[in-house]
Amino acid sequence: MKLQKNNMSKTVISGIVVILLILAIGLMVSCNDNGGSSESADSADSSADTSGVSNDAMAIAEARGLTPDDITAALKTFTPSGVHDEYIMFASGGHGGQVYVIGMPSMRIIKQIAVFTPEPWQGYGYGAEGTMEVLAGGNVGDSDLTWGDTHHPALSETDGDYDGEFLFINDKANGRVAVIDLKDFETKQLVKNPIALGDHGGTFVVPDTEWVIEGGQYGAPLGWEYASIDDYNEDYRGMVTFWKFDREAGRIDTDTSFAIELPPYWQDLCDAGKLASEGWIFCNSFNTERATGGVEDGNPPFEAGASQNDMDFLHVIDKEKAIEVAAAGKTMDVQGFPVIPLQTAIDEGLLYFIPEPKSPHGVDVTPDGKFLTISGKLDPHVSIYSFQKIQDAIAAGSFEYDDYGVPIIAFDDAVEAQVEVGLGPLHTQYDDKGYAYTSLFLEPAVSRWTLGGDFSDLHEEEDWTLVTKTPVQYNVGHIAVAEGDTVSPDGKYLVSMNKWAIDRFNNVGPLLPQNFQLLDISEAGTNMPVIYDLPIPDGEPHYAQIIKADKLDPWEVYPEIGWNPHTNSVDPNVVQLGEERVERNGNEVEIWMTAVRSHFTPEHVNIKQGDHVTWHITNVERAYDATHGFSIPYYNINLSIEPGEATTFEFDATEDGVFSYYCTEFCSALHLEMTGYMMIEPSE
Ligand code: K7E
Ligand code: CUA
Repeated sequence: MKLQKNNMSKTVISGIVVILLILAIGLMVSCNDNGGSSESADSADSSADTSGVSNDAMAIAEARGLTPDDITAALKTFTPSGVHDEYIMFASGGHGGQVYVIGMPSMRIIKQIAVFTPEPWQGYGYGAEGTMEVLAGGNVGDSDLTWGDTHHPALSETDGDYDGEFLFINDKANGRVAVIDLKDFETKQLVKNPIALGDHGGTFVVPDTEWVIEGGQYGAPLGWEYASIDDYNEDYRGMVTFWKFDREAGRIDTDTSFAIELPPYWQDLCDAGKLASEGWIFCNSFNTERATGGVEDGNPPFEAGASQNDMDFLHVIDKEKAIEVAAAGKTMDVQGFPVIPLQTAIDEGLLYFIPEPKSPHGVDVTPDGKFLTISGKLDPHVSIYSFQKIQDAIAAGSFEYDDYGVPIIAFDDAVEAQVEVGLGPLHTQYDDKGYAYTSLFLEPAVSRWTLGGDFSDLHEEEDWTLVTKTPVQYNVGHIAVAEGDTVSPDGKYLVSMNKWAIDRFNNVGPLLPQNFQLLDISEAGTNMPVIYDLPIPDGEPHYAQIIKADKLDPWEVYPEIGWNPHTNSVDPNVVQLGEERVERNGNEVEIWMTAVRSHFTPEHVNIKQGDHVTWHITNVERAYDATHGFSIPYYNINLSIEPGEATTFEFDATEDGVFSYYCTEFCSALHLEMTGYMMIEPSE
């Protein structure tokens, strides 16, 4: 929290300013009592001697009312022009349907990646064939979807460490999963879940990314069928889907993917086992009451009906066994998709439950894979389960059973510890110092507590105890620690992804941004201050993952002229300089065009109303950042053609007239001249 500004003595302020500035700027300034002269910014002279520099800085700090903590925060986050960030955060864009790429610690937004939502700057969904196909892959039946509710980004992993190659993210609203290639930060594939309309517990990857996990949420008949809600127990089901990722192809292989039928509890977040628990998947659930709502008919509302039980069920899934069972064909067919029936999952011993308190939300596996932290939204504790104890209980084989016959491991047999962290615990992350961090939605705060087991030696405090809390503004959902979901988290920074901003920014009307707060967690013990606030003005981001920037190795320009980002090869319709042309075959018109600073060739394109037009453009540039746009009015076409990229779009020339196409990126001094005329002659 901020120190009280007015009580801060000027001497203290200026003393700290001087020290920090000396550290930051590296100037050899001799401190003196006069360092804290109370010159205002107006009166401070800008003489170039070294004491003048510090005086100016102090004057600025005073004029802006900055406390020593503010100045420290600024020094920790300020990143000079041209200096790159140490970490890159990939944050979900919530119902904006996109992904944010944010540098840390500067918290500069570097890019948005269009995923489920068409995005004109990137030419995503505005004509370019590849992007139209990607978006179409995510359509649900006959419904062309143009948005998604992105929740959980997952970076691809090798041996449980982020490898910087791919990013996955789910769309909760429509039950879809996206694949983004981090060679060019473009979305390459959307897959629609064939058995469920929505999802939530995705995306989570296994330690070598052979599988991408997508868990369900609201129970429904599998395969998007109709069934009366009166038959909820019989006809509604939950699910978890295992998408097979083909790293070579950079795509999910839907043909070798499968799902498991689950009881109609509302499966929530999942996490994949790692190291000690590799080969297992954990998904929690709520509404094991199977409340079906209907408050208008006098039934308890969902929020009450689904919160009656003291315990819901953590789902413990033997992934290796599930893969075997699916490969052996012991599946049923739902919309052409193989699904392991619930009874088979029970008979094969690949599904177990463990009670978990109370309206669970997060399940997070520790870096060594030996423990899982469970947060119940209505329980002030986090519960830590031991993977070894779970295995012992499975081996011992003394179970109770739920209404569907799923074996239940007793809570006491699985639990290792409980830590009282505070109100509304949601999600947990880990660092390199033997600490865990749990977001507290209701307080709102980020708590730090100690792990036991092999993490004992890393911290000085007692195991499994609360160490400190940092208040956040406000109502935190997920938190993300640098490299936080890997087998070796970096710690250092934590981002608190706050749902409410209230008073943090200028009032911009009733719809407020979300607030990402950066916390410095590098110091052990009780000090983990907020050092930056970043408003997010587009959708409600849920989760983020943060990777060391040097693990990313994206292309600067596409590898060869004529590159098709969607086939990852040179496009057969590449247009080289000098090969530009327009060909007509009946009423089929095909255009081969190049783009290079500062012209398109050809500059005149003659078309007749009623023609079908196929238009190929290659950006033949090899210069870093020499992107060209291409737009045609009326026809809703806008492309972004990166250096080396070849792209194609098609349309029916339904409307006659004179249409100026032009480059939408200010690419050179003569960018405004980078234009041409498409003349569509009216048909008689
Ligand atoms: Cu807690 Cu969708 Cu991960 Cu949001 S979920 S906060
Ligand atoms: Cu190319 Cu502007």
